[in-house]
Amino acid sequence: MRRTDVDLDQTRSAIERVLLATLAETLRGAPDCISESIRYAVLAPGKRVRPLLVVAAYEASNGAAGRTEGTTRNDAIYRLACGVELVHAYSLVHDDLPCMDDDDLRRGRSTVHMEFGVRAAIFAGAALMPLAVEVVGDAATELGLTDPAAARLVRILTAASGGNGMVGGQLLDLRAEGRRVDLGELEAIHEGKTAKLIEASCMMGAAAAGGDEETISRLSRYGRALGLAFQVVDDILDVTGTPQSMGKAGGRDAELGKATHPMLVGLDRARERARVLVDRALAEIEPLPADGLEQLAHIVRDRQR
Ligand code: GRG
Repeated sequence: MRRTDVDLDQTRSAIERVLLATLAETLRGAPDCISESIRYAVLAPGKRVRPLLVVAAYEASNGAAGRTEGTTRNDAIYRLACGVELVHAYSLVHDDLPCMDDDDLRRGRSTVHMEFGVRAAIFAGAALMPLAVEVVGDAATELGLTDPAAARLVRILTAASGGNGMVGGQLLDLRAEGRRVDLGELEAIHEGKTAKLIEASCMMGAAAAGGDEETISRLSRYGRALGLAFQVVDDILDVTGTPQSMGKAGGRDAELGKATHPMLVGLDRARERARVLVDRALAEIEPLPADGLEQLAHIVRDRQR
């Protein structure tokens, strides 16, 4: 079945529905301060790129086997996708903190620490990471995966999120503020803080579908290239976007003295770099029935927010 924008919108709606239900189920019993700030952070209007990638990678890896036109997917794959979105949500909450990038606006709203206070934002972020692991474990059970297959999903997610991934990338990013950085170092920062979680989203979808190792590796390379492109476009939008379109303050990278592609090579060459990376991602999925992944690559390249 060829995917359309309508199909993508339906998948996004299903992700929103399962996010809401998952938080209702899993936050029961958590202190109000934690559950309210988590709901506020997670349910804010994000683009949901990472969970959309999980679902699209699942389908590209035969995860839709047995799904015929007009039938609905099992919620289990959306649950898995939500697990990744919870990690992403945590990273945004902590990224916005005064000791990190110190931002007041995110997704068109006050950031979590502006709304609930710094302490609540730290608690919310800290609780979101284990919650994500819990949700991935539940999704694996619902998908009927074996214990080793479930453990592999958790490992892909935690490896991408930790010191060798997103957290490590964030540290490199902060350490690079205010000093000269070359393109190689910049790309290493982008790989850690942004690309690894995007890559993990693709690998998790493929692994959950029971995709073979060649397909998982292909989607890993697709995700890595797309993740790098995602951050280049993010840096471009920080220069060219408006607070209205972005839902957050623009020009922050320059204010914080961050190295970016537009700063190092100019806007035109940064745009060219994003195009090259997206083409590299697209070449990886050529042999697969991957209309959803193709559509998402175009969205990442052309996005305005
Ligand atoms: C607290 C020790 C410690 C570490 C925290 C904060 C952190 C680790 C990592 C930050 C990683 C980060 C925020 C990278 C930027 C990635 C990025 C471009 C985010 C924006 O993603 P979008 O555009 O956002 O998908 P929406 O709002 O649409 O979901």
